Parts: sequence; C-alpha cells; structure tokens
Amino acid sequence: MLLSDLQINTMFQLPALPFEKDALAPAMSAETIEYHYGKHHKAYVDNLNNLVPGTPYEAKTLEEIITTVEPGPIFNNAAQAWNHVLFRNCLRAPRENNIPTGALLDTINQTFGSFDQFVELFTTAGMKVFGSGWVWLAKDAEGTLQIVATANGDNPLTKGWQPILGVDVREHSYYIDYRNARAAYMTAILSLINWDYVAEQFAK
Ligand code: MN3
Repeated sequence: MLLSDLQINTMFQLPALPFEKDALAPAMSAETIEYHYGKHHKAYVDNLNNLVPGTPYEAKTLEEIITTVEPGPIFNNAAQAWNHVLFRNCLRAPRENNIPTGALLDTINQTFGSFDQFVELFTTAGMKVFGSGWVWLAKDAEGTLQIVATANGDNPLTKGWQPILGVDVREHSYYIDYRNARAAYMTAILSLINWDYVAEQFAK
C-alpha cells in the first residue's frame, strides 16, 4: 500500500476511550460522552485529516503542529484534537474526596496554599472563561505549576508550558447533564479527575 493511501485515512486518529461510555455517570453521562467524544472530538480529527494533506504538517505530530503552525483552521483542529485526548485521559469514575497524593499534592499545597485553595482558583478560572475554552493546570517553563485559562482551542503548549490537566468548559461538555450550570459541572468534574494520570504527567 502506498504511504499516501495510508495517510488519507490514518494520519490522525481518534484514540479509543480510556473508560466505558457510562463509567463517569452520573457526574458525566454516557450521552455526553457519545456527543462530546463521538461527534465533537471526532470532528476535530476528521477536519484535520481533510486540512493537513498537501501541507508541511503531514508528517508532524499534533504537538509539533500546535507549536509551529500559524493561527487558523489547522491550529484550531490540531489543538482541539490534542486537548480532548488529555481531557479524556484526566477523567475516571467519580469518587468522593477526590484528591491527589504524593509529590503532586505536596507541590499543589506549596504552590497554591492548600488543595482547597487550588480547587477554588481552578474553579474560578473555569467560570471566568467567556464562551468556549479550557482551564488548565500546567507546568511553566521553570517547572512551576500554574492555573491558566484559554479561549477556544488555545493551549499552553504554545508558550512552552506543559499542560498536566485540562478541563473543557465549552457548553457541549456539560449542557446535556447540567444545562447552562457551569458551576455544577465544575464541581462534578473535580470528582472525576484521574489524579494518578495527572501525577504521571507532572512527573515527566
Ligand atoms: Mn469539547
């Protein structure tokens, strides 16, 4: 088979879900997963596979595209394809008192004062996003943890920061389960965070 044949359909792929569709219920329903992952996330990947062939970005990874392409449709779809993979990987079945442990918890406590203070700052940052966007926990260029919000598909990778947790605050992430109540969604999300996965990203 020609490489060009392979590239047409398999250049960028939608990774399999890291959990069953109903695994996050009731905090995030199977229906939300079906739409958010099966339609919205898939569309970013499909768009990218339509936009990239014939450009200098054919052989690039998503990270390489995000950090080098100029603003525009390829950036938007590459960033959203990447962002949604991180988001999925950062989720697991809901638990009470869902907090990180070990070095990540120590660093969060040192950086933000306490885990409760982190939750307040992270939630506030997510609530302040006007319209579509993301709230992140990221390591800056010095390795310091930062809470940062971005609009639309923008991603801290573009300023040399490494996101270790990303939460989509666009309405399509919560409208089915919470209608317009983003605050209720933010509370639910904090019960779903897979802190083991976030700690792995933190340790890299
Ligand atoms: Mn989304």
